[in-house]
Amino acid sequence: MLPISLPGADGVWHNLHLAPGAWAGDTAEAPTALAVQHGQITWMGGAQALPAAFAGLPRFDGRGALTTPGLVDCHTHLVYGGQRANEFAMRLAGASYEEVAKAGGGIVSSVKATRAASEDDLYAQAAPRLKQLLNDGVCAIEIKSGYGLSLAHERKQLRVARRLGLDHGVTVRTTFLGAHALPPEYAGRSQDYIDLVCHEMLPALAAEGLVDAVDVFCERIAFSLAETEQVFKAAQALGLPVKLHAEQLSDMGGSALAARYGALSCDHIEHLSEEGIAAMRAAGTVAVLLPGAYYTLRDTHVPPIAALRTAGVPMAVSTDHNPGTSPALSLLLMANMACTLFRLTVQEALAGITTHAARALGLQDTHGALAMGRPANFVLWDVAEPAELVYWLGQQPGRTVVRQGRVALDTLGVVPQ
Ligand code: DI6
Ligand code: FE
Repeated sequence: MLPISLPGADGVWHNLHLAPGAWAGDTAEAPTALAVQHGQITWMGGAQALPAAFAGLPRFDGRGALTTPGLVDCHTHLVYGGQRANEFAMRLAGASYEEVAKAGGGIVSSVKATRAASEDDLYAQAAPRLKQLLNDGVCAIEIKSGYGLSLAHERKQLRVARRLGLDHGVTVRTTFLGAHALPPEYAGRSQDYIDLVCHEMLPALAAEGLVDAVDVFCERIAFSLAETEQVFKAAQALGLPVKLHAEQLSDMGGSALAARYGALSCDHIEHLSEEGIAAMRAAGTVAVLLPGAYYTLRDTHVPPIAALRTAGVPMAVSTDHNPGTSPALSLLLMANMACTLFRLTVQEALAGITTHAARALGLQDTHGALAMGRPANFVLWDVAEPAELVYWLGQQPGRTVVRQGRVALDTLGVVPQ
């Protein structure tokens, strides 16, 4: 699926019903039309006010379709070898996530399969997953490493992530998660592995242009607060932004540490404390909610949504797609689950998969909301109202997806064949 083979979206898109919060800027009245030229939004407004300069462009009639910015999936582990349905069955039989991990399953079993796969194998396994997310309306996605856990294998994962973005015409932000788990060959030598991450892997991969951000799994079963800080220092020295898998299974104080390093986001945060919230608020760090992992692990500790809301910490929602704890491939389903399981409002859930998700990737100036001068990423939906977008479970409403200025999917039939 080469983007160049898709029809261009250049023209005037009119008769649109922009969802609340879908556009950036202070116009109180929702624009109903926008112009796309050379893949960029070059004008937005009421169709009556279309400047003469755009009058000659092709016209696409949205027929009143609800229109949102392209969706942003801001936390995924999309590139890995194999799958772990066996562990799903083990957990059903009563084993906890920690017990599965201690029994040699968990992240390390995906590490084995990832190391055994060639770059092309990994690409072939990840591409259908990416397509599934793209069909859901995703126009920007974060992809983490973390199943290679050595320089060569982490490089392989990150290279696949970059290739996926180029081949599918989608914005991919890569995150280096070398500190995801202790590789078996470093058993009992955690500090040696962190040294490798900080002094060899990260600098080499950053120099190759493969790293947009740096993440750590800060948890009892993964890396300590002190180890996390070493990785953050190494990232900071290279001028790379940080994020954190924080307070998923316990309150480690990771969020406050991440906030001190100006983290883009703290993710999971089921056990986030008041102090963590205050630190994130002060640093402008986004709270990324991952209801897919919460659901799969049959967690019962809900993230402190009301306190985050009161503090004004922006909340994003993501799939956390990974083979162990969240084999989820629909961002709209995650928005539904964020509402049902975490009690987000519809408006919060939609902001969570657009505006705030873009901020969690440092993409707030280009993605997550429609505005002049931004790349054309938007979706027209065959739904009657915004709530319908997050209401269905597993239904795919009709949609027309414009991604990077190309018509990537058009089940509404807006673009004449
Ligand atoms: N937290 C998670 O939920 C995933 N990674 C992480 O740091 C789990 C990844 C896996 O089980 O493969
Ligand atoms: Fe994750």
